Amino acid sequence: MEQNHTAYLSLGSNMGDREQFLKKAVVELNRDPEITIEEISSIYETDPVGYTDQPLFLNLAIKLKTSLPPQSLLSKMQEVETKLNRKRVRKWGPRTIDLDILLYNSVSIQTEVLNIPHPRMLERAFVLIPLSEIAPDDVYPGGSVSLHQVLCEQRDKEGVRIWKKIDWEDAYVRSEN
Ligand code: PH2
Ligand code: MG
Ligand code: MG
Repeated sequence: MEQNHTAYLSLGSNMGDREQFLKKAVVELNRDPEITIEEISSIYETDPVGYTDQPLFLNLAIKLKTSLPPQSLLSKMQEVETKLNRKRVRKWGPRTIDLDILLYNSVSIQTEVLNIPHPRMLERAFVLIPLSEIAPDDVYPGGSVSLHQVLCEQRDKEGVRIWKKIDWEDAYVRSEN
């Protein structure tokens, strides 16, 4: 099937070998014949937001093409989370891996299981900074300003530090396919 949908995802890890969990999640997603990873941001180290008494996160954003509808993409993401040992202990608590859909085409969906655009993405520097690196000119659904513009206007950019820029193509995605 044609992969004619575009989605942006946020990935986060703050348990164990964080970088390894991020890499494995990217590889697992890309291994699905209905998903092709197109862009990957740098990795950022970020202060925990919400529940703050937990280890620092590594966060990144990816852009992918897919033939999967949003609900099936989400199921695939949950499958990857489970495979990478994600345990749902406490809301917003430490996790080996967290995969969230930020944007899917320019759709707006609010159901019990699915919220797109991600409801808190515009307030979270750990989401916006990686995202605007790979989607600077994309526009938030319903809005008229680019994500880059949203980021410029956001006051709180603290607690997000560039950690590593990786050559994903060579190092992981290709070699494991
Ligand atoms: N995820 C959360 C809660 N808090 N903080 C940072 N820095 N990074 C995250 O990915 C994150 C968080 C819930 O998913
Ligand atoms: Mg999350
Ligand atoms: Mg999540």
